[in-house]
Amino acid sequence: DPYAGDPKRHPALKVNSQRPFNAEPPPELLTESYITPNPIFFIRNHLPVPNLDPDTYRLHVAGAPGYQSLCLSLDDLYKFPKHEITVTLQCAGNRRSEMTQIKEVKGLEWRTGAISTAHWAGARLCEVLAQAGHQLSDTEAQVCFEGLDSDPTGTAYGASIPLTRALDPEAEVLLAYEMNGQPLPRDHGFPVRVVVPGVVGARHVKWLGRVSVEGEESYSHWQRRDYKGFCPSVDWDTVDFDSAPSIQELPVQSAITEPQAGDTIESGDVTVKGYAWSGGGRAVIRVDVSLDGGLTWQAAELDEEEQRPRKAWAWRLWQLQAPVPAGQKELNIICKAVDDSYNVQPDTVAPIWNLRGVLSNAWHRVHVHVAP
Ligand code: MTE
Ligand code: MO
Repeated sequence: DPYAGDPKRHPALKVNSQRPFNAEPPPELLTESYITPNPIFFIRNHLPVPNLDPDTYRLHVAGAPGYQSLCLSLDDLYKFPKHEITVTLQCAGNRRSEMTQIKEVKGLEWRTGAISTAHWAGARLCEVLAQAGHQLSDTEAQVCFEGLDSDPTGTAYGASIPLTRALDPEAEVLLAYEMNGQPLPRDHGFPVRVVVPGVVGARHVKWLGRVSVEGEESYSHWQRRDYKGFCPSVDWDTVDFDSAPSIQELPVQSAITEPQAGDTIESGDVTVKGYAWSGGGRAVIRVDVSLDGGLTWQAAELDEEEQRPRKAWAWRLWQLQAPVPAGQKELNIICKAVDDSYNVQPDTVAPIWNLRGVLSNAWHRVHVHVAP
């Protein structure tokens, strides 16, 4: 069993698959704190978790033409200025289970928990690349990342991001070695992972072994044959992965974490809680909540955490306390977020359905009963 060496996990996690291990925190724990505690941070593994020795670990960074390649130990990485940022990481498949209700899709049945937030620390990728002689010469160039996790044939996890983002100090791409003040847990990429603020989880390569600058995107399956969006009519016979751009920045997203579908709430006041986030550093400026299936709306109260313009990498938690409309036996609660480009979420799932069930960001709807 190649998974026999996997680490122990927190019992509160809701497991979507054991081998490879995939799990999400239950909604009520997810929004209990702005920073997700490491033990309940969602886990998305495609392969067995490698067991890496920090003393012999080396990160290989291919040099630019005329420059030497770098072979960096952890101590070498610590010598770069330590940069710290709070970043929300979301899997492209978050909320896929809602797409499955429209029509079958291929993928893990994530509910609303394939998203979490941590305070990351590490070296800036732009400084490491600069030391290897890389400059912005070719605007088409890509930075390819390779993980040290691999399948039985030796194929490693891989992904890429544009060199323009990697070299932009404002994009704050990190080679992270700390998560919430601790060394990275094994499930989250120990000892080093990439953190690409505002970008889909799939590019945040864990157990990072190699970085190179190439003329094209990574040839990894997960860059070229996955993590792309398609028209709802495209099926597995007609899909053309080459013609669709890979997902990088994610669209605006929000979900209700309390109450949960099927709950019975007391009459009187109801407290609705959730999260909201947008990709590309776009700040969440408003979350609208409806208690009556979308007939009327109220703006939720957003948490106080600072969101820097164009660098709003982390989610906002929100809540709304409101009287339960008199005489109601049930409520259809909905939330939808707006980002600072005034992007909004689509109201229903069907028009954004796609065969891989990615980018599921329709209004989140929760049906609850009201106690008599
Ligand atoms: N990196 C490696 N090496 N192997 C992986 O399977 N999964 C990716 C990404 N990085 C993956 C990886 C995907 S799809 C996601 S959503 C995030 O890691 C999940 O990060 P987490 O497990 O720390 O939440
Ligand atoms: Mo993912």
